[in-house]
Amino acid sequence: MLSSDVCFLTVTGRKFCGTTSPKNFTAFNNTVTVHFVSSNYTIYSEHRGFNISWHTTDRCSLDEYTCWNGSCISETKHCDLVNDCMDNSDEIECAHTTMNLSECGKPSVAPHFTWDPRIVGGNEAKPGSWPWQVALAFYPGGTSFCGGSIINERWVVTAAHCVDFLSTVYVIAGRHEAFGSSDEVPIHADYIAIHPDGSNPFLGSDIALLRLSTLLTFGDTIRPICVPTNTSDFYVRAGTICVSTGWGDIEWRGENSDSLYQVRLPIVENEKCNQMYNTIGTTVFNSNICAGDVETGGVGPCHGDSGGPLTCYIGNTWYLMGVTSWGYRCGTNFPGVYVRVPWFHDWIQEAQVFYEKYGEWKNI
Ligand SMILES: [Ca+2]
Repeated sequence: MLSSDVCFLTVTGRKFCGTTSPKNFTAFNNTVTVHFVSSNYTIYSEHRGFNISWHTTDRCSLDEYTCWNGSCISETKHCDLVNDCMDNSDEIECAHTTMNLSECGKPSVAPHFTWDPRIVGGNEAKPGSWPWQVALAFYPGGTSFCGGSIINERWVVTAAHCVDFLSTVYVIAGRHEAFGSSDEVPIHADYIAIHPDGSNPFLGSDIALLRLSTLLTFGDTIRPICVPTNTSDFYVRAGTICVSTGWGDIEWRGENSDSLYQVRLPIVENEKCNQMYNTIGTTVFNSNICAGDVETGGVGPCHGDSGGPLTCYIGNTWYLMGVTSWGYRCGTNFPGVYVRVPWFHDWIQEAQVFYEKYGEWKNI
């Protein structure tokens, strides 16, 4: 998932990885244990040894909740279903119980972020906290080559470039470990609907639907995400923190992660994103949405995360705002480029209706 170097530093049991300064963190008492692991390169090279410096800042008082942006709110406002932090963080890490298991965007397990609230970063997801995330594999139990998102009992959204030219694919729901979870549910996809303009991922319509040959049964680890409509209700402004998830590489040309990873990423304005990518000869379209840390980089989707979700928390519900499409290497300060799902809301609905009516997708 994340592009970062090997883990160098563990502080009070939390791993801090990468080539940039470790993220800030909140200690739960007044003791911090730092465990530093160096490679031979560090020991024997001219860069021998290491320097460490830090400073502490006051945290919110004990009866307050610390928002991701560092501001403090009363603990009584934490998980009260009202967004009190500017970044909605007081409600994001709350479990949402719902009697209706097919209600979209409501995981029964609250997501949990171990990095400091104020800085984007990534970590292993809490099992079951992203229950719409599926793996795509060539056979049941196979390793994931792309991600996808459950939108209802029958259909999964993914990237066109993940499934273009494929004749068979399995959707694996309820998976957490990259190499398979005991309670996962593999289902063969009996139909692949590629967006009519989806054959070239760099043209902004890199989206596809997979039809499941048997209906999913929703439960604690398998649930749908909401598909936003293309209206102002689902406009996310630049700087909004959304979450990207996947089993992809944890560094560029590195290894896949061994479990589902999550990373918080701010939305980047399309204009800025396009300007950056124009410098390397690529274009970002209005049908794309970008997210990433343009200041320091080091976070974002990587190979194997394609097709997976960029989810945004709006009104106490998670929405599928993006489908992971492409980027420049991984974890550079170039944002990740996603397909802007609201833009394709109508196509997603029509493709399902047409399949059920005519047995296959027809251009309309
Ligand atoms: Ca609240």
